[in-house]
Amino acid sequence: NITIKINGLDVSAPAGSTILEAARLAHIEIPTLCFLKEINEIAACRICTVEIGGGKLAASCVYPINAGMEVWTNTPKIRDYRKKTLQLILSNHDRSCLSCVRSGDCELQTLCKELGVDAENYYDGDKTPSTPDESAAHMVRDNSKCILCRRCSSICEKVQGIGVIGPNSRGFATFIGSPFEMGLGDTSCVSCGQCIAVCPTGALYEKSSIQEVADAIADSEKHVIVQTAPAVRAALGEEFNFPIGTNVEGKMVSALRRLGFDKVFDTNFSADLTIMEEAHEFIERVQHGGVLPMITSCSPGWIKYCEHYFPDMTENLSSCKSPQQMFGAIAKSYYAEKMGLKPEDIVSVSVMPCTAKKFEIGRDDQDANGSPDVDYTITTRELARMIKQAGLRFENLPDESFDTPLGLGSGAGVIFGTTGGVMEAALRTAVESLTGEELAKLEFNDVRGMEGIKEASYEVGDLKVNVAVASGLINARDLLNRVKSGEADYHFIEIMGCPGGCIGGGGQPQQPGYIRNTTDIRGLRAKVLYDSDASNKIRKSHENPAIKELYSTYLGEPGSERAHHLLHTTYVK
Ligand code: HC1
Repeated sequence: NITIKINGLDVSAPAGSTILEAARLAHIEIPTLCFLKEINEIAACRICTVEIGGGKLAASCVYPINAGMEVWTNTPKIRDYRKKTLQLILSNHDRSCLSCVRSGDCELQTLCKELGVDAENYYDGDKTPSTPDESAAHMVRDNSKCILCRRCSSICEKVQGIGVIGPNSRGFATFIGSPFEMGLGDTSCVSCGQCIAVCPTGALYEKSSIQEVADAIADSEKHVIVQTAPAVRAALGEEFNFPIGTNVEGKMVSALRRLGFDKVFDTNFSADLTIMEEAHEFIERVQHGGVLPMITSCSPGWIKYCEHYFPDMTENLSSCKSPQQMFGAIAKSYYAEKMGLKPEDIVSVSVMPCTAKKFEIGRDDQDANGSPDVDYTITTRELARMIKQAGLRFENLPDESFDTPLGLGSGAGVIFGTTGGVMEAALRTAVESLTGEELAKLEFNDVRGMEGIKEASYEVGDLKVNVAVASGLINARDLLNRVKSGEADYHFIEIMGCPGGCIGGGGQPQQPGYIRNTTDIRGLRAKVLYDSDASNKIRKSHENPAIKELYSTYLGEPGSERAHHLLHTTYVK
């Protein structure tokens, strides 16, 4: 360790630490704006500037400590420097904060408030010209709110391995954009929304469907149903100041009912349905020489990535639609029949932790009943906005339960929302189906946890099944390259586009850099889902009574003709 002085206190920190890290060890927090640990360590914004010996200034996020160093983090000179930096950023920023989608949780706004910087223009002059880019199905990029922190381009390149946005031009003309100034929708962006999740301001946001959903609810001719993804319940509470890792399923159901949805259902139900179809498909492939490894297909960002970047592996993808889409197809067929409704009378809405779902609902072959399986999808953040707009006091709502029959999900269904969960759920069903014996232990711990790539082998009857799990697309790329080179040999692979799986989805509540850098957000959210699984009386998809009834009265067997028509899809190369 090295000892330095920070604000007159002796602080000991490992050699190689930055000033920011050393200060944090002593509970001295230095404000940051662009800094994201291991993702964006480039000192672009200069907000974390501190004074070091001799009145020199240094960006604490990148400046390493050395023995005997003296640091001051909060002198009048430093505060003045930070204020001026903020004023300069604001001089080239659209300051229409009142109506900004991020008002209230904008990291720039928070710093201005903390440092007493108002919206007055101190450095009046030109603004870098910009026009919002609305070309993508899932999001808007508004450079008039961009502060050039590069968090978005860093996560796109370093975590997702894609790199479809980055700085264009030079000097004052610098702006974040795509190569050749193409619209984002014309690039090979996979719609994961990780850039939105890390944007500190309102420069990046999802294309909202709040108005369309509200209009459908107001239309008395329509039967409006909603499904909520597994991971939404694990994060929605953060929008209402619940601690990260709080399960708000009951309040979420209650809020959706009060927003006026006719029925409130659970994507966990169709996650179970996915397992029935996917486990069947896997067994078929194993027993009849089908293409292996089979790769899961529920994450639409991953599907788009595979189609763009590994087109020769689309045959490895399971033909199963995602649970979101399976839900929609069943809602407009089986459920419609049960309710005496026509498919076109139903408006099918989903709440997802994901922005790529906005792209997925418009894909070809996702309209099994002559109208889209899912009409509108909103993110966890959009649902929070709807709840706030309606004036509901979320924290005071009672806990309520999902409607039946499409609201019943197993513990296997709920863990879909975290990396490894789809694999574990599939194994619970596939192993029992292949061996004909009940599993003594349902937890497959080797595929749990937040590592980017996980591997395991299981003896299933006479068969040794090799599996792998990857989340975050750079990990997917590495894994697939190993498969292609013959270095790795798996039967079954789960891939989720976002790091940590859906709990870390691009549509989840945004946490400021400070929290992202110091808290295991994904681990806490994942624990919600594992706890929910552990406390569920039904923990295997094939034991879900609503799924059993669906097969016995409507679909027949997994893989039946009707199941294929409703629940399976194809891919483009
Ligand atoms: Fe997901 Fe899925 S788990 S893709 O991460 O398979 O979005 O939560 O709903 O469809 O079930 C997302 C989550 C979600 C689907 C399921």
